[in-house]
Amino acid sequence: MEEIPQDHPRYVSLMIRRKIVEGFEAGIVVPQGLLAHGRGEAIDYILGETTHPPALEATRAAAALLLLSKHPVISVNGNTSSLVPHEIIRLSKLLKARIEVNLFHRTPERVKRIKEFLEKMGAEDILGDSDLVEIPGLSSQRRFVAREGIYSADTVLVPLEDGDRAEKLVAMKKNVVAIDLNPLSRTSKAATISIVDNVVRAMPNLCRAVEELKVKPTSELERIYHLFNNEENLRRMIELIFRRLSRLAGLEEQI
Ligand code: PTJ
Repeated sequence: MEEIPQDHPRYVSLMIRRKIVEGFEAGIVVPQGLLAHGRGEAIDYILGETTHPPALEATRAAAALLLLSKHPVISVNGNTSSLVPHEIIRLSKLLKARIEVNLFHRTPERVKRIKEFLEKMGAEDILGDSDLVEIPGLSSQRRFVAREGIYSADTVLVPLEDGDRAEKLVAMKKNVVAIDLNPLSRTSKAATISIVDNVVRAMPNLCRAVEELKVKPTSELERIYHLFNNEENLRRMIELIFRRLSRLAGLEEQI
């Protein structure tokens, strides 16, 4: 691949793009994943490609919830495996949580490829290719989940989701932690906790928050989790986008 000059003003964004393209060339990311990434990039551009306070608060609440959970599971797809493989593995070790490959555009070959890719990076016992059951009422390929993974989890981390599964997981009385740059998406609205941030920033932040909160008593974790309100947090993110756009357009004094 061509060299990206380090002094390029969009160096970080271009390097992230490169990872997605490499994932695509390796058969891990689907063409639709490239489109989804572009949509994410557009929102991240508006956010100034930085993590905002509401996202950090959501990340802390998510870390508390994941630590309080008896059977947390990390659901991974093509995009997340390509963008943050090391953080997925680090988080699974910190939480003793299983990783499960769960795909919207599911083929057995892709599941195998993603599993092998993560195993090569050090992941163990990845679920998603055997002993599968179906999520009730879900017609997409994402309905196939591992019996001892997502199906029996109490909390599922779903970075970069496509919408209807989050709703069905909540209907199954599971907690859902979403990472999605779009605060208006169905996933963000349905999730128990939505981290509105780029997965490349949210996953390292989540690992750090888990490390920090791991030593805290259960009562403190419960306090952090119960103080969090997802609807209110999403409202703050939408307002933040509105204010940023108004400022950029020079309209701020008029609102
Ligand atoms: O690997 P598969 O087969 O499971 O397919 C994965 C995709 C991403 C194609 C599939 O889940 C899909 O179609 O997703 P959507 O419906 O396009 O939703 C993706 C959401 O993730 C959108 O709301 C994007 O804004 C958001 N998004 C994209 N890139 C990032 C992101 N959120 C956080 N970090 C990103 N880097």
